[in-house]
Amino acid sequence: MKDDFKAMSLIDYGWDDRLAREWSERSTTGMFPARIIADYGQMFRVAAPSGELLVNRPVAQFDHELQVAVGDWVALEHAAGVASARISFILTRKTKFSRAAAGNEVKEQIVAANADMVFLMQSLNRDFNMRRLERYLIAAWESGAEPVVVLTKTDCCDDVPGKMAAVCATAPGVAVHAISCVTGEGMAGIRQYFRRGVTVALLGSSGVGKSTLVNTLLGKDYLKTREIREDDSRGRHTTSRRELLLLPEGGLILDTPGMRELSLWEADTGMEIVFGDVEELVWSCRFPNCTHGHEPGCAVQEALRSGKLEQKRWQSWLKLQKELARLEAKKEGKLRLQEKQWGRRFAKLQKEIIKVKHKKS
Ligand SMILES: Nc1nc2c(ncn2[C@@H]2O[C@H](COP(=O)(O)OP(=O)(O)OP(=O)(O)O)[C@@H](O)[C@H]2O)c(=O)[nH]1
Ligand SMILES: [Mg+2]
Ligand SMILES: [Zn+2]
Repeated sequence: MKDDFKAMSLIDYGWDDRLAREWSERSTTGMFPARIIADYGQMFRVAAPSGELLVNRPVAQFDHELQVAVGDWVALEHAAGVASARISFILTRKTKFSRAAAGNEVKEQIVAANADMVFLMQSLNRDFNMRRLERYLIAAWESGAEPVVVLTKTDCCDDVPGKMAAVCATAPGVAVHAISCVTGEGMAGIRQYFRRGVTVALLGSSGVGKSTLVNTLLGKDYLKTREIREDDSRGRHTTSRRELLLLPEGGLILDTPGMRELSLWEADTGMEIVFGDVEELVWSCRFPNCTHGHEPGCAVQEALRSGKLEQKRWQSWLKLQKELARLEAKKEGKLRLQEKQWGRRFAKLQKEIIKVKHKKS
């Protein structure tokens, strides 16, 4: 690790040997490392060796947008004649939690970068939904971060054990916690995850209590949370930006705005982990082109009949498959369009070159 960054608090922000190695290979004189800690749209707030700074969001270059996200480690440099530092490059991400951006454009939106763990949060009173949890689990496994399920508002639920059991069945092998920020129930189990340099990102629908959990861990009302008297079933969004905060006892917590829906962006690994049993069935039907309808020797139908596979889970897999196929088609379409555009540009360039050559000869 370079000596200059040893003494300062970047280590509290998660700076480690892996980053230090990459830094010594890629950085040039005058550059300094920083972690993105808040996204204000046109600007980012970063934690740098000298303290916190504001930097501009990089402008799109050619067809590639340098997509910077909260949690990223970046190299900053001071350009001549410009007051604020400029992002030069992004250090390789350890993990990346993404979703397909809302709207018509086929675009990845990075929700959290370099999180070690992601808390998949649902509230026990209104937001409890195992199909949604499957989606979050897929995206979480895909991200490379470790998922932990956090069920909030135990004080508003009279069947916590029943709901915990449903989660454990949907997310085998994943740690599950039930908490209340009102009574403090389960908070000790949550605190154990926060150690120096460890980043935890909070993900979930609006109103589940993400910002309330941050405030509880901070020990002060720093983030805005919804007023108690406002009905939290209405899907009002209180948090509007992603923000990474250092906790007083060590560790970092990334608050995010509630997601209306989580559209998957990539899902190969995630699907395999969450739906491995279903995928195995699909591959073991007698006919390789089985549609899992009425064919003889269909392993899926057999599992549904015997109760080995839950109907709801099967429907959920089918729905996700359709969604992923649509997404792949859209991605391919976008790629072809980009290739066409590049092709046109290349042809234009070639024409110019020929013209210049003709002039010269
Ligand atoms: N009863 C009860 N209410 C809670 C608990 N945790 C949070 N709340 C309430 O739930 C409401 C929503 O909490 P927020 O922390 O604003 O939710 P959020 O997930 O940050 O929502 P967005 O920022 O919109 O994504 C607030 O009124 C909180 O006071 C809890 O453990 N028990
Ligand atoms: Mg919030
Ligand atoms: Zn079949």
